[in-house]
Amino acid sequence: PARLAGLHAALMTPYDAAGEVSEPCLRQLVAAVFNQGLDGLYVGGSTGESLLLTTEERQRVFRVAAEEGKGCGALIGHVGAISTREAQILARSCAALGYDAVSAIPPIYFQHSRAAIRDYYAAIVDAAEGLPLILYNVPAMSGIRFTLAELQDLLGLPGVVGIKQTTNDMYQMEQLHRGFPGLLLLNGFDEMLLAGLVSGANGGIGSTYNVMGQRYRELRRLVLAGDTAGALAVQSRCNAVIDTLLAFGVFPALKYLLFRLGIIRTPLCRAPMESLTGGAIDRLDAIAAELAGE
Ligand code: NAY
Repeated sequence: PARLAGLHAALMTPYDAAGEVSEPCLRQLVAAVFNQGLDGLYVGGSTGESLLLTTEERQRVFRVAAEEGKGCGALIGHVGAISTREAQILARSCAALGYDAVSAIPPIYFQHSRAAIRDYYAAIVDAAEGLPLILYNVPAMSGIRFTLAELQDLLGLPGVVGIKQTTNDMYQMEQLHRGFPGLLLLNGFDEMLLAGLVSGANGGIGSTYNVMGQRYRELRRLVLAGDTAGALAVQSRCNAVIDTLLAFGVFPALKYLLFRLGIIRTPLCRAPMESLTGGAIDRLDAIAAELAGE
């Protein structure tokens, strides 16, 4: 999994004015991400609004991202779904399209036993035809809070090579680092990337990498060079932007930035995800100008 370490953009899903997935904008976005020198794409995650798409749309996004991104870096497909069967269908698509790995949130909404969740992940590995699986631990959204022992159980499944750890719990990050040598350990909250990297993460996946990829590359370079103070200065510049994004809704605000940067044609999100409200525009325009100047 060495190839999977590094910084991967959690790819957004652009729509056209009618609200359909926009293939041309998706291609432009994939190109824009790799132009920033990022190591790969996390396709169809939370940031890709995947749970608001149909299975066919999710497959289409996988296909377009692969066509545009193949050879540019790692391709990780998020296949998590409410049903094991749907997750398996998506995992098979990723395998057929030549993805490097699949990843999945646990099955949400119905309250399943830990054994059922384990079976879900094993079934995805089975369908992924040899692709490695990266667990996606995101308790704030999934509502499922794994203990270290429960994560250990899932990480012991054949085919599971890593975890995308989207929590502020840096103690658990360090415990995963310490307890699982060689584990692919990816940081999930961009505003905590420095903390994650110094706690043992060997890379990260983030929504704001879509627009600040070069800053995060610089941050990681400084950490690897031992310059934590320098890395903190870069993290602070990122977080000044993230503060504004969080205030207005990360996904609609990010889409607006991509729109202002000329990468996508409409800043829409899919309902019930809210699109941007008027008051945000001035501050986001200033951020877009700042990023365009870098
Ligand atoms: C995903 O699947 O797209 C991700 O989880 C990417 C990581 C993002 N997490 C969530 C829950 O959205 O980039 C982060 C996040 O948007 C950012 O740190 C702002 O909080």
